[in-house]
Amino acid sequence: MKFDILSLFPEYFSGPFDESIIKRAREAGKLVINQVNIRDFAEDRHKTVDDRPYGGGPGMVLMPGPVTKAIRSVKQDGSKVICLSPQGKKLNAALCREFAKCDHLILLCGHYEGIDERVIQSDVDEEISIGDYVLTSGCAAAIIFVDAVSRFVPGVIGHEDAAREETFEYGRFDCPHFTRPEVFEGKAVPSILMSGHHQKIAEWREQAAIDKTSKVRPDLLKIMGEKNE
Ligand code: 4FD
Repeated sequence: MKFDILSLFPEYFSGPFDESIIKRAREAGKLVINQVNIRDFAEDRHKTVDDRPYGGGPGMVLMPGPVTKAIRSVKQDGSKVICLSPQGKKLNAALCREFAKCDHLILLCGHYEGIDERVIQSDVDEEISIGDYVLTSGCAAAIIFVDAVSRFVPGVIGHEDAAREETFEYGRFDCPHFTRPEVFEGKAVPSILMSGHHQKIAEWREQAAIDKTSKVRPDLLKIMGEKNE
């Protein structure tokens, strides 16, 4: 699977994609992540990419010319263009699973007050938000998008983790986890986890997951209420 990331700060992404699971997936050829600098497509000698908004107001808007040229420089048949934006559809596991089926995603990272709306109308397939808050740029959102989608690309993570994600999509949190030591700062690991009773452990984990979800995110349980009684 290939990602082309279009931004004004290609250097922003060195680090997150050069560690751990994403690094391994890139080395194994499961993921290709390419950076495109929108400024390379500026149309004047000052390399201007933004301007003041028509109608007035604060901040700057990314101009349609350079952004459109940057998108079209990497777009092919079958590419999907996604703009990371607070005005997008909110990302979740089901959407991540769908996006992971694409061979080529182009991620547009806006800055300032946003991007000229005509680019969204003509060259963007979907606007996606990682949550209801505003960031200084779409770059941090793109890192999260690539990470969350990549987990669903076959071979990027092990089978075990993939199965755990099903649990989240099922409508509740993962269960709490414990490792050595058996007692830490006076707190013991729940004894059922030391019992070796696989059936009882599975039941305890399910109940603990439901308890935590209903305390923190009751809205998740409502999606599949009857299965979580
Ligand atoms: N919640 C998100 C994405 C981008 C962003 C921007 C229009 C602002 C939050 C387009 C306005 C991009 C998010 C940059 N903030 N800021 O996913």
